[in-house]
Parts: sequence; structure tokens; C-alpha cells
Amino acid sequence: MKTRLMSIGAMPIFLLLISISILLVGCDRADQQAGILPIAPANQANAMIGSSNDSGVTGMAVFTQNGDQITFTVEIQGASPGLHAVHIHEYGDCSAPDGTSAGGHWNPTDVAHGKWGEGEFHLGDIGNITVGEDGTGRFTLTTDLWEIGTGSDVDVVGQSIIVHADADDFISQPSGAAGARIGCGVIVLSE
Ligand SMILES: [Cu+2]
Ligand SMILES: [Zn+2]
Repeated sequence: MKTRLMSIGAMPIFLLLISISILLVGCDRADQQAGILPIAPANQANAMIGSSNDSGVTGMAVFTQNGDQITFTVEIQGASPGLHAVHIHEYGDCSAPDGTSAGGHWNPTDVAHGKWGEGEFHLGDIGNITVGEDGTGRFTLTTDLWEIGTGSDVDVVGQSIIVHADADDFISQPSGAAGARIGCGVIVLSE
């Protein structure tokens, strides 16, 4: 009888301890979320690259803004070893099997085709990516010449990323003689 009474008396304390545990776990999760949100980039855009001309090339491009600097990273798979031109083209349309629906080079400043960072160059003249024997390649560029999601002339959102069969010679007009289009991805704001 005495034991049973003690058990009943201990029950509320036991329930209280469980409640406190649940509350603490809940707070911990809330703190983690609050910690993640402030470091998320203000603006990020991406392009899922799909195969053009039945090349089998796929990949992903990401634009991440940090202040007025935008870091661009592209990774591709399934390409032939060697150099492949990567450009931003003027239409966010990869519907044509050969990628021509993406139009010409994105050139909002109306200048000649060239090499990024040297003299005149289109804002879409990213450059050449080196693909290894395993068919993968990666390229990174940081610039303050682009914007993300502003709707201005230099906003990358709504354009497309094109990967070419050949290297950009940085000289030939209007697009560097980079050959067929083997990959295409529309640049969209990240969720
Ligand atoms: Cu191109
Ligand atoms: Zn160009």
C-alpha cells in the first residue's frame, strides 16, 4: 500500500521531466534553424545542365552572391577529355535538341566576343573547362559584373549555360568557334 502511494506521487514528476525534455529538444531545433538562416546567401541561382545533340553530358552550375561578388561554379559529367567552352547564352530556352534555342552569347554590354577579364568580352564569355579522362570537369569564377534576380540587364537569371564540343579560341567572332552545343541548362533562381 505504501509503495503504491509513492508510485502515484512520483508520476506527476515523471511526466514533468518528460515535458521538459520535449521542450528542450524543441528549443534546440529552433536554435539550429535560427543559426542556419542568417548565413544563407541572399541570392543564389542555378542551372541543371542536360544533354544537347545526344552528347550524354550533364552537369550543374551554381551562382552564389556574397555582397557584390558572385561566385560561379560549374561541374559537368560525361564529356570527352580536353577543353570545352562554357558560355552564358541569351535565351533561357534549351528546348531545341541541338541547343540553338538558347540563342547567341549573352552580351548585354554590346561588345565583341573575347576572353574573360582581358579587353572586350561578352558577359557570357565564361571560358574553357578542362575535362579529365573520367569525363568530369569543374570550373569556378568570381565576379562583380553579374547580378542575381535583380531583373537588370546584367541579371544572369533567365539566360542559359551552354557547354560546347570544342574549346573557345577567344578570338573568332561572334562566339569563339567553340563548335556544337553538347550541354544546356536554363539559369533559374534557387528555391
Ligand atoms: Cu556558347
Ligand atoms: Zn562571347
